[in-house]
Amino acid sequence: MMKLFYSPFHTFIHKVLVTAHECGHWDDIDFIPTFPFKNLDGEDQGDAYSIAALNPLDKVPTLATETGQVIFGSQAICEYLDANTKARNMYPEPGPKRWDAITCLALGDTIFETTVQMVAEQWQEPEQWNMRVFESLWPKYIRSLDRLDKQAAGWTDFDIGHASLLHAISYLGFRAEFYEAKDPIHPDFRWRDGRPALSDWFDAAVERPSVKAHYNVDFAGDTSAERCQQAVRDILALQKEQR
Ligand SMILES: N[C@@H](CCC(=O)N[C@@H](CS)C(=O)NCC(=O)O)C(=O)O
Repeated sequence: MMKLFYSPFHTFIHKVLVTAHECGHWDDIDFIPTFPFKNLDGEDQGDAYSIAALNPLDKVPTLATETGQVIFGSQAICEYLDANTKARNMYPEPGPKRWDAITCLALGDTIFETTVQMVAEQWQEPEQWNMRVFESLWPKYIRSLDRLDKQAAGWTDFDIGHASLLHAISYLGFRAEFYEAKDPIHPDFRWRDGRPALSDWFDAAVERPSVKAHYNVDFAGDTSAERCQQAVRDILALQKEQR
């Protein structure tokens, strides 16, 4: 089985999980809950969930294939799953549709990663927040969402770009609704406001089995650090065998 180290927070949509499901790999993956930011929480977690022995960046998602090859970076993982698809493809053939899809992928991924940056900024006391982070990011989000709203009514396919958008938009919503620390520029931000086409598209897309399989479904398995570290050891042992 493949092993996927990932954050088991299903309060937002994960592009890699959507891709795994759409490409027919759902039952081929052992999902290993990993809490990368707990590595920063020295006192009680230490490096309990560190996967640095596999990925020098110590980041999720990280995939190990059946042969122990380690692939990290969500884009690399999605390409791997797609190249080995047992069902459909998420990446269109080279041509305008593909360029649109991977551009949309870049857009969604940037929105997601910078939103994580804003969340991390707000782990500090408000006096320490770097306002330039918020000031520089918000215009990018507003422009992007407004543009996507104009495009959304024309989306009939579902490709890797759309999976990335679901990831980004659901996380934007989650951040706004879940976190106690309100955004200093848009404290009551709702991405749906004034964007009916994008909102309708999102509501239809979350009905896909690949989304329903995890979105807002609690992870039911073992989330212990021991499980994570056992998985790391298993992969390292497999790699040794393969040499
Ligand atoms: N470009 C990477 C970003 C992954 C990423 O930033 N993961 C975060 C969690 S959302 C992480 O593991 N952070 C831990 C750290 O930076 O130490 C990807 O797309 O996979």
